[in-house]
Amino acid sequence: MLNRRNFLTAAVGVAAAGGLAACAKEDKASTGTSGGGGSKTITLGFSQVGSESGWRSANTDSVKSAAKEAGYNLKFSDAQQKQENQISAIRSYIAQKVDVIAFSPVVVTGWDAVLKEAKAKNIPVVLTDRSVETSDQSLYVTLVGSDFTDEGRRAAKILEKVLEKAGHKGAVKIAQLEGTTGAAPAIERAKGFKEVMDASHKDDWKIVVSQTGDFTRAGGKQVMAAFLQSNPDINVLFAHNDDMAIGAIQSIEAAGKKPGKDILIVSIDGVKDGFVAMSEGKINAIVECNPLLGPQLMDVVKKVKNGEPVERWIKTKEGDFMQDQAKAALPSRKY
Ligand code: GYE
Repeated sequence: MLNRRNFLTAAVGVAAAGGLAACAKEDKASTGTSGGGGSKTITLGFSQVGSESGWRSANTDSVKSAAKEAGYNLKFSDAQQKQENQISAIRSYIAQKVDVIAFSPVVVTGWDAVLKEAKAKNIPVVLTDRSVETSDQSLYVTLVGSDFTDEGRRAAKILEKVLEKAGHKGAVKIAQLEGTTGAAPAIERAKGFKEVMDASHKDDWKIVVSQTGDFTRAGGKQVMAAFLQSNPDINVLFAHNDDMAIGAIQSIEAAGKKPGKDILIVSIDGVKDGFVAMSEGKINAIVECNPLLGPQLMDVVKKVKNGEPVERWIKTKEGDFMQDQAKAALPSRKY
């Protein structure tokens, strides 16, 4: 698995390499329409994962409005959570000779070939939201996104508080609704959560069932219904996103149980509907993952296009919320 900390240390060198790639492209472009310098409108090719969740809709809106604001020519495509669609979108951006390609990779592996094609044409690639696993670090310039492993750790830490608040005694039987199989947030959130569990709760916590719900409400609903059948004694749900938690709540209620009471729920994202469920007492705590990456992304794209150095990983800042903060926080939630 990709170790983001490790690649941070390589930041300066690789960012410089990315910068060089951007410069080479700039040189080429300057013989054409721009006459040199950064005056030409930036064309950005963006391949989005899909429209699987509230987080994703907010992210898409943020990218589109920030591109408009920055005056870029944005070419946008939605891959409907399929890697092959993302690969063809990236290939078409290469063929169209866009200035910069940005994408949020649905899964971590399988990108080297297409990224090499972009590199061969001197088109710099910026990752946004999710990371990739590659042996050749020069294939992308930077990642703009969250620390998912830390989100997983934070979810476990906040579960400690939730259990304490609920006065929970005895075994903690956890059901885990995983994100899309092979996606960075699914892998890393599970890893961070397990890390805290293994370090501090080896004897009292156990993940009794864990399966993907593909980050969707329908997936969360369906998988939770099956969990409740096979393991009716589950007392905690850790969902890798709010949408799956919201789907799961429907199945918990259909099974005659009270979400937030009989089954304590911790999820990740912090979308409006998650806050609504939390203010109704159905979700106990949410770890925020900020989708409003557009403005930061546009900033980075400009720097990359102009050959300026950028950090290898531009991290998003985020917070945690307990149920008693939900009502107060709800009106100010922007997504
Ligand atoms: O948590 C989930 C979305 O990659 C951080 O993808 C993103 C995740 C987010 O579908 O809701």
